[in-house]
Amino acid sequence: METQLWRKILAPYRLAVDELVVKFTHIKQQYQDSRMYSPIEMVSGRVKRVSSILEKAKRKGVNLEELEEKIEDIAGIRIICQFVEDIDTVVDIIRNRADMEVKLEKDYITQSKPSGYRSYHMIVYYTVQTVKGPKKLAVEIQIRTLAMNFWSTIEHSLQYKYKEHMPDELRERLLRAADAVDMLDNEMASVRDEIMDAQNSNRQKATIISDI
Ligand code: 0O2
Repeated sequence: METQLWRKILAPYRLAVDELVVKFTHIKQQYQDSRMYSPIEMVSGRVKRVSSILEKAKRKGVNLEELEEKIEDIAGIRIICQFVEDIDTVVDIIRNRADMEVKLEKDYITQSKPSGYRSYHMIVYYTVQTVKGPKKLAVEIQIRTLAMNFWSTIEHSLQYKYKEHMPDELRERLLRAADAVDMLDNEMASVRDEIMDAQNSNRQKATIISDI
């Protein structure tokens, strides 16, 4: 397929990613403006690269004509939270939004992947307005803690480096690291209230200073 055609196909996905990054970033902003703890720490988004789309389509036996229907993560949003508990809050926010319709949820937190990967995935339908009218798209939203994100970023790079040939020893080390991430998240959850108090009082101090 020509570059021009891909650009046309991917344009609405880019719009969806841009809009959703703005919307989730504003949710964080609204919490902060109300002097409330935000369950959202960071938001990012990406449109899958054409080579990754084609690779995934091949792996799943998807024809080019059914790409948009069958590959549900062409548009991807990642929401990073500080604590595991925050993930539930973000999931509820998404479930209750009028502009997103949840199609599917995958809980890789209670049931991690064999690799050790942990994250909460939601596939939502989101409608963008194009010059040809409204277009309803599937978007994958990955919600995870900072610690889970650290692990999956490193593991993703190693997967990319080794493809299917990751050495067993490295795979085992990554599994041990995943356990350590789980322990860290649990440990942090137990001190969450104290960390939040500290953050709130820092924010209040910062506000008092900026008000002067
Ligand atoms: P990229 O480069 O991030 O776009 P399935 O049908 O369930 O086998 P599917 O449809 O790919 O697989 O969905 P899944 O596994 O629920 O979620 C896919 C995305 O989750 C991946 O996208 C990764 O971003 C992330 N992911 C899933 N498993 C792992 C893992 O073991 N390690 C890491 N680091 N990330 C993972 P892509 O398309 O694989 O890659």
